[in-house]
Amino acid sequence: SCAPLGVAAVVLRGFALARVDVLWPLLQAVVAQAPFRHMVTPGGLKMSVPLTSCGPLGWTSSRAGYRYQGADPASGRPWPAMPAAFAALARDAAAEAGFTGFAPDACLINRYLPGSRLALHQDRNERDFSQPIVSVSLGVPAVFLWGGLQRGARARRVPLFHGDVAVWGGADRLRYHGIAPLRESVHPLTGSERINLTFRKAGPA
Ligand code: MD3
Ligand code: FE
Repeated sequence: SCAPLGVAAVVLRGFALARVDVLWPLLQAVVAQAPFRHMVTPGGLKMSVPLTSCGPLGWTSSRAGYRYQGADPASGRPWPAMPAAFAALARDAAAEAGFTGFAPDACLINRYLPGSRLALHQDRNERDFSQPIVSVSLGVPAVFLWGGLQRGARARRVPLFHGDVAVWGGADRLRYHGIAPLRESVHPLTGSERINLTFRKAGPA
């Protein structure tokens, strides 16, 4: 099914399910090369969600600001390559939502444990807001907070389950969004964790 959230945002329920057996070992290989780590915000707070990246560009945060960069600051080496099956899933989901030709150059990987949360924010470190963001949820369910174009707007609560893929673009690309504190539960693939992959076109065309 395909639940519209806004004029250009949809949740494709279970879109990734048939591909999880392929994605999961590829993900393990990525995180073996570039382990999850807690980053620090420009304001000096430790983020509660550890993250890593694969692809030509990776998202980073430090006292110096938020940015995409070609090297993993923990190792000084390029981020792991984006597996072809990752890019194909993102491209296929984007096309299903009406964004043909999506070619992500960054895949940000977030790991949530019970109690982890992501405060309302906008994703605006990418160069080209005409390109959508595609997100893939794995493991225990989370409540996605779907806000407005201004921080103070009331947020809708949208559950995201294992295998769901969401596509956010167009007029909805700069909406505030976040994840409510993760509830304690168990999933056969991930245990108590939720993993989220977000695919972006971060750099210049
Ligand atoms: C809506 N991650 O990494 S993915 C993030 O589940 C992030 O880990 C959340 O927000 C997570 O920045 C939510 C869904 C998402 C990603 C980007 C968006 C929703 C978005 C950009 C615009 C609007
Ligand atoms: Fe975000």
